[in-house]
Amino acid sequence: MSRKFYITTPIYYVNARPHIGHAYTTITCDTIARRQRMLGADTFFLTGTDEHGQKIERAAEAAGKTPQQYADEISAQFRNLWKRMGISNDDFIRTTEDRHKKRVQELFRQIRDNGYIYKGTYTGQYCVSDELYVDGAQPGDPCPTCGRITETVHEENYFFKLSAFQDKLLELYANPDFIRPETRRNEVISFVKSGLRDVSVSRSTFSWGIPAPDDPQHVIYVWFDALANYVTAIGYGSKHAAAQAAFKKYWPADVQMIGKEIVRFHCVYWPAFLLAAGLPVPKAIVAHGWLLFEESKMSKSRGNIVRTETILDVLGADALRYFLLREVVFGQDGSFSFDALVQRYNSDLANGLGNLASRTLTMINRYFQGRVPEAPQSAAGPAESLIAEIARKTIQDFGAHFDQFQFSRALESAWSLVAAVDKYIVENEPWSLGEKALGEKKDEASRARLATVLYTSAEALRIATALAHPVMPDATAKIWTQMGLGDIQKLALSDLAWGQLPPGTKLGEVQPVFPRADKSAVERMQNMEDQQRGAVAESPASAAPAATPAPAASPASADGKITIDDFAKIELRVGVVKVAERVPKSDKLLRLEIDIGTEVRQVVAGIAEAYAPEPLIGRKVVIVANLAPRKLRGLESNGMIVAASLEGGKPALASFLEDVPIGARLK
Ligand code: ME8
Repeated sequence: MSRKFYITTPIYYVNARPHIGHAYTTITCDTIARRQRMLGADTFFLTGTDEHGQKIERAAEAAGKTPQQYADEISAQFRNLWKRMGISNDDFIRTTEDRHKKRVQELFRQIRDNGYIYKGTYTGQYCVSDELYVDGAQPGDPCPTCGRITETVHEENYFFKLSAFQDKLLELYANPDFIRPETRRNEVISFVKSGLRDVSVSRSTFSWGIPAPDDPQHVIYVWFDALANYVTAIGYGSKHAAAQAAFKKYWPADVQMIGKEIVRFHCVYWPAFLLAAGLPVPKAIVAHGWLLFEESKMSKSRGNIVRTETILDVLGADALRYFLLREVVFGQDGSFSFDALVQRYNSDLANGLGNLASRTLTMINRYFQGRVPEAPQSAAGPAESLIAEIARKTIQDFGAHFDQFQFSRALESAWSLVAAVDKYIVENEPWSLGEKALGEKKDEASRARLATVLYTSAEALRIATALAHPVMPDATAKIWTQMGLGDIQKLALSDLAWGQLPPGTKLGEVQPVFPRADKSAVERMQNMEDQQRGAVAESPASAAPAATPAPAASPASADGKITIDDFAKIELRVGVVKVAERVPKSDKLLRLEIDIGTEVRQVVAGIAEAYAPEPLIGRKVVIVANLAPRKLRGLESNGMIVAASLEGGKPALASFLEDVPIGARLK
């Protein structure tokens, strides 16, 4: 029976559409899953969406939809994107599915029956954006994770006896493979050593969640619900024999991949829940760093996201996959830029692997009628031994780095083989050998050398292609077919060794795999993203700094009137000011960070002559939320505050007599 391998991504919130941060985790897991399959493991790769909780409920409300409608739409965006990218997940779990709901209740019941869940009352602060109970915070305090102002919660909750697991968790962490990398492990150890308090595992003041078993007044805390997906998806809690068998086979997970911001949930709560239920814990929880864009974490709430679709349209999925795994040192934060992406694409793919494939295969076509030549031993020398030696070492190094999650180093080693062969080709000038072999003299020695040089190059190409397959499944499958080797998925990676390329193999049709990207690629991608950001705002680009009336969203009719549909295009929302400060060297401008429920926006507003910054913090304001972003004094302004003023007079911010919820839309 083959070895099993179970790998998971976090399940992504459906409060906003996916960006390349989500793609990064999913691509990394997909690459690992593909390599495991090539190594012969019975692999199960799970991803999905996290659809319950207050955060989603509010995002849906802000969009004027029911939570289920909203979750259906965004979850489909994730699924469709993964499909378009050829992600090889074996299942996609949604927490609103019946199978999940029943099994989560089963897990909750099991832990309660084992004596680790009890009823109590929670009074304290809560961050809806992170769905996090913020211990020790006071009303008005910001969330330690995202900086948003926490909300006070006072409600009856079920509590989980986390405090009972301190020693058992520390025992788990003694295994250095359980939490990776080392820095995250150390953070978790010191957090747990500092003492654990029991945590709430239900909410009772809203309803968008899974009812607690035997007590439907409560919904199960969204993190309990979400973490459970890793076992519910493969059959935990099911009464069906096939599901039970799948759970028995695949659990515990071999790798649970996450971003570093959710380490505590995965390395403290999750194993404690499992221990409390009497279940085995995962073998490894692996946390990667963040993709940064414009110097901060790419995130839905900051709005500094890059959509995956843009890169797929211009360079294709393999380019993005290669770039993320090669450029980002796994575990650390890595900056994303279109410039760096195109540069890497051209240097490593178009000029590197792509060029090696096309020149080698074209010469085999030209000089050997499209059949891999036999390399006579007599014509081989130290240069060939060196390439064979480098290839052997590359196979070893690639695997060793890859197994340690050092994808960048693994790819570096494969590309050192590509570079060595490039150099070898330049030094051995097969084109000159070809001329001599085919010329009038039909020089036999040159022909033998030519066969050796081209065989050696093709064999090195085969090995680099095989190793890179899990990272770039499409492009490498094409090279494989062009080499006449058939279906690359049938390759058993554990048998990969130098010298296996059969002489006489008939090449397929040779075509460029990575056409060079010209300079305009960067601009095109940037424009596509800019357009997306401003897509909803059809207003003139003159996003005035505030205190000017909102411009009509489309040209007014002859009598200056607009229709209700025109008005509906302007998205006016209530937000609360979180940060306010003067813009240096400007008398008029303030830089504000405004929380509009689903995200925090930076808005640069021309109200500094009427308002001092500090008193604005905590004040509710109205903003035009779908205005195209604009730079003012080098700062991006993402929306406009609505204020009243007479020509030349001071602006007065629009406000309400009644209390209005953050994110509410004005219509
Ligand atoms: O946290 N760089 O969902 P989420 C790298 N539903 N990775 C990033 C990233 C970035 N800038 N932005 C997002 C949740 N990610 C919960 C998880 S699991 C039981 C519940 C990736 O939609 C990264 O994997 O906020 C991160 O952990 C995850 O998306 C967060 O996705």
